[in-house]
This record gives sequence, C-alpha cells and structure tokens, in this order.
Amino acid sequence: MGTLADVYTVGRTAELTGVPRETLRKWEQRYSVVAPARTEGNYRLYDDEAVRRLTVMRDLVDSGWSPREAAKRVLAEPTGTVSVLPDADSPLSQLDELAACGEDFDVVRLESLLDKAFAEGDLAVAVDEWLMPSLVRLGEAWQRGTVSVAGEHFVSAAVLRRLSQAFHQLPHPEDGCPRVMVGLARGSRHELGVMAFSMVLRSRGVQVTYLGADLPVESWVDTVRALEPAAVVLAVPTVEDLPAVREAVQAIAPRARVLLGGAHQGRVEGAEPLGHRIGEAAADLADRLVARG
Ligand code: B12
Repeated sequence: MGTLADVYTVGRTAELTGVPRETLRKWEQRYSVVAPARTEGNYRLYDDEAVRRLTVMRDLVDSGWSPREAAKRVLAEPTGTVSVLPDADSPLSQLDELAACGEDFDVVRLESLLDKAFAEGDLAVAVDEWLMPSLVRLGEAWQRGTVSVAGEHFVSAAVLRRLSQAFHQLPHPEDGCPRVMVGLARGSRHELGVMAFSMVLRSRGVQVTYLGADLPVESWVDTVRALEPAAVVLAVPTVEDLPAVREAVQAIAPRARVLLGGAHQGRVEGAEPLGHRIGEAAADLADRLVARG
C-alpha cells in the first residue's frame, strides 16, 4: 500500500460491488456490515474495506446464504473465513500478532511467528484460519494508521518470503501430474493469496507453474499455448484489478479452463470462482484434477 485509501459515494459503491443502493442501505441498517462515514450534507462515504466486505457479503448471498447468516460470517471474520480456531495458546488463534509486528519492526518475532504458524501441521488450515484473517487485520491497522506503509511492507515482504520458502521446499510432483498455471494480471500486485494457493496446491501433488504478479495478457496467452495447462488460476484482490483480469480471462478462456480467487472473483464472466478459502479451494482443485488425471 502507498497512499491512504479512497472513499466512494453510495452510487459508486453500488457500481463497484454490484449491490443495488437500496440493498446497501439495508445491509448497513439491519446487519451493520459496514458503517460508512457521512459528508457534511449527510451523504454516505464508503472506504476500500467497506467495498471489500460488501463484495464478500454479496458473493455469499449469491451462493445461497441468507443475508443474516452472510452478515454474521463477514462480521465474525471479515474475510469470510470461519473463526473456529484450535486453542487459545496456538499461534493460529492469535490474529493480531502479524499486524503488531508491523508496529515494532521486530524481525525475529515476525519470522518466528510465521515459522510457528506453518509448523502447526496442515498448510491449508494455517492459510485459511490464520494467515488470511491476519492479513485483513494488517490492512485494517494500516487504514487506522497504527501500522505505517513501511510497517505493512515489512510484514508482507516477510510473508512472501516464508510462503516462497515453503513452496520451494515441497517435493516435486511426479511427471505426468496435472499442471496448473498461477499468477496475477497486468498491474496487479497483491501476490500473497495466489502464492499461498500455489503452495497448498503443490503440497497436494499438482505441478504448479507460478508466474507471480503483474503479467501482461500476451504473456499469459503465449505461455498457456506453450504449456497447455489443465487449468489457469488468477485472482482479483481489488476492484482496480477487474479490467485487466477480464481482459486476461477473455484471452485465455478459449484455450484453457480459468479459475479465480480474491475478494472480487464473482464479478468476472467466463471464469469459475474458487471461493474465499484459499486452502480449501486448492485442496479441492487438486482432488478434482488428480482424480481425473
Ligand atoms: C499486503 C497488502 C499490499 C502489499 C502486497 C504485497 C504482496 N507482495 O502481495 C502491497 C504493498 C504491494 C499493496 C499495494 C496496494 N494496496 Co494493498 N493490501 C495489502 C493487504 C494488507 C493484504 C493483501 C492480501 O494479501 N490479502 C489477501 C486476502 C486477505 O485478501 P482478499 O483479496 O480479500 O481475498 C480473500 C479471498 O478471496 C481469498 N483469496 C485471495 N486470493 C486468492 C487466490 C485464490 C486462488 C483463491 C482461491 C482465493 C483467494 O483469500 C482471502 C481470504 O478469504 C490488504 C488488506 C486486505 N484486507 O486484504 C491491502 C489491500 C488489498 N490493499 C489495498 C490498496 C488500496 C492497495 C494499493 C492501491 C495502495 C496504493 N495506494 O498504492 C496498492 C495496489 C497495488 C497493485 N497495483 O495491485 C486495499 C484494496 C481495496 C480495493 N481497492 O479493493 C486493501 C483491501 C487495504 C484496505 N483495507 O484498504 N498492498
């Protein structure tokens, strides 16, 4: 993150989330999913975190949840993850620790926190129950101003290092295993979700060709042609990523199956949404591909 987040009017928020204005007001008044600030003229102003929450809420409602249940889920854990955690002493139950490291720049504490979380057994559980909710808290701390831009970069860089290390250390899947290409569209830099997804996918016996952030559409197409993967996975972490992801999906879909993750995954036609739980989605895709292969 660089500068402070933008704010949006109710009309713009309706456009960004695909939720009609009336419904936005209802979700605020009945379920308190968001608490928009007001202008002097009493117009509502929504911030980026509100847009993200409303988008996750809309996805849950679209997939059959009642608004009441969806709101409870979004409020319990803003990522839409379930907050049933192992036990109080486990690092997995300490969701504010990661953000706290962004305040004191203590690299020893940060790296040992990451090591402990990933040593707790199932990688998919560590990602869904701890890493992703902790990253949301980090974003909120940045928005409140308790974590600086440098603090947020310090933490997210360490997370990327740790995920990359875990990925690297996993055994290579055998020849003939299904191959999946994973990365982000042009201009898109929120890499931690796709990297975590790649790590879990590889741990389940899939050959992952990880292409990283900010890949131009022409490179996606050329590489899909050359490698003929069983599937291609991208993410839509912010609303600003939508045009580039839509362009990439249109170009790739005639050649390969495209699947999407990230908060705004439900807003792209021609691709299959993977849901909001990275570990579960990766394990599920691996099962589907390995069973077929
Ligand atoms: C770390 C971080 C960064 C780092 C990223 C480092 C890296 N190497 O990845 C850096 C510093 C680069 C960064 C930059 C920016 N950031 Co930033 N960032 C974050 C932060 C704190 C965590 C991001 C993250 O990894 N989230 C992962 C999960 C937690 O997020 P998610 O997208 O909601 O996804 C959920 C699911 O869909 C699923 N999921 C995610 N990915 C995938 C992938 C697959 C395959 C699957 C199945 C599921 C899945 O997991 C999540 C949990 O359920 C978030 C806070 C937040 N709430 O996310 C802000 C946040 C995403 N950033 C934000 C902003 C505004 C920016 C900047 C525009 C700031 C600026 N002015 O420069 C730039 C844009 C960069 C760009 N061009 O893309 C906003 C985005 C709001 C919006 N517009 O939609 C957020 C939400 C902060 C906020 N609360 O306002 N950022």
